[in-house]
Amino acid sequence: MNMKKFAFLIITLVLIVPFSIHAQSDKNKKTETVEIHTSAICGMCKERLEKNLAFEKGVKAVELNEETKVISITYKKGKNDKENLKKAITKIGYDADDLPADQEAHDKLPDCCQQGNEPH
Ligand SMILES: [Cu+2]
Repeated sequence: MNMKKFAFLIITLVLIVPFSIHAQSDKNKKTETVEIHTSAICGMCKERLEKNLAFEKGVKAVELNEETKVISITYKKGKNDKENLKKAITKIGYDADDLPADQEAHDKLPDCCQQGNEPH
């Protein structure tokens, strides 16, 4: 291999490597994570919210922090959005940020999970 070819090879590598790393980070950007404050009370609420939201369009991961009551939802970009997920939470019977819970859904929750009850 002569020097010219060797130099060409190095230049090619230098150009390709950052490009492939960039392509990979692009892949990771195809999901979006939002955090929504909910009115969840206990572990049952956590389970209920996580199970139901897992069936929402494009949702990849759901995790409710029991201490802060903040739910983080990861979904495929373009398949869902924060407003829609907030609505889904209200339909399960919980407040989502500024949106109040759907009254009917809320009233169907077990007593211990309804708002105004102390954490247990
Ligand atoms: Cu509960």
